Amino acid sequence: MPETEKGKHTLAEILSQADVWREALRGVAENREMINAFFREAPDGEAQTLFTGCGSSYNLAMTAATTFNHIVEKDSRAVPSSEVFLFPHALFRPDHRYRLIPLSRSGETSEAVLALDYFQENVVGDSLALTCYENSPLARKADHRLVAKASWEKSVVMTRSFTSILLMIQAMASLVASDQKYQEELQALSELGEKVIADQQAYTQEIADKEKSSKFIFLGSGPYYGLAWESSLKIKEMAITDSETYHFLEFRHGPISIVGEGTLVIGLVAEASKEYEKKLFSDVRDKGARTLVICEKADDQLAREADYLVELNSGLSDFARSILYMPVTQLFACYTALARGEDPDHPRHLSQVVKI
Ligand code: F1P
Repeated sequence: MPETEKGKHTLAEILSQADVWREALRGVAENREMINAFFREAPDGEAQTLFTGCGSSYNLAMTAATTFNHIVEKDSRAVPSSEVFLFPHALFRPDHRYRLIPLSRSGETSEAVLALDYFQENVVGDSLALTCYENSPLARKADHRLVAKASWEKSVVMTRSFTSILLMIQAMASLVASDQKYQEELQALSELGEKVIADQQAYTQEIADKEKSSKFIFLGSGPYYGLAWESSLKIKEMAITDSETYHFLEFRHGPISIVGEGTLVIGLVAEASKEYEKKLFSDVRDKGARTLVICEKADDQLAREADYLVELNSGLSDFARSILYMPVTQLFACYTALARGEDPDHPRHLSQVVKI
């Protein structure tokens, strides 16, 4: 394959994501009555919300649950789809009501479909599937569905489908909480996303060229923890190399032992936690690591701790800004793959849909 053809589809999908976010927001607005009814409490009490998925879609579920808990103040959690049918008694109480929200780009992944089947047969509550394909088994079987049609992908790895489905979840949260300010923040994301991509494309390529042989460690707190996992997975899938993921402050509790020269620590910094997070960058640099800091805006101390610095300058809150970090880490993974001679469009041992 000619070098120029490698990663063609993946790159095109990363670069086009801010545009398809607009359709994702429209999809939520058009379904507002269904969404409000789905989250309305039954007279017999509060239902717990379970976000579920596999791979990238499970990473999405982690950020979705944290976002929902913060914005809507509802009792949500994230579980890998396999846990729903393999260990249901650890999740569901017989006297309780639940909402299941399966997330799946394809809507065909076996465990996601099995989780929905188990839920519909054994648990009291309704389901709402979020996917990119309206005729998929998940979309057809669930009680309700939201479809990010424009975010379909040719690539094996998820990029724009991930951010579009996350944006739909953020928009659902803003609707359910009647949070006008959050809704306005989400409306600004497409334009801001286009700017982040234009500003950071060349820089992420430059960092990838320099750091292609490094060991990668991704850190995130709160809603950024699921995103750190997703960023780390992009490196594994596209660049076929090891990467690790931790909560920022967990990293000192053992994992810091593996840091040394040749380590790149990539931190997805939140405003709410940055006072603690910036001290960690200082600790890992003392041990020889280099740092890529992705944040809203760096103060002097944070800027000093960054070997590479991406400032998003969005003006948005932590819970609205989150999807803007993803084009940066996706581009970095894609260019790392290309720098290592891999083809991001054809990851080793992987297919678009996993069926068991
Ligand atoms: C989930 C998933 C992807 C992964 C690969 C296999 O797919 O695990 O995260 O990159 O392509 O499938 P889906 O359930 O979201 O379609």
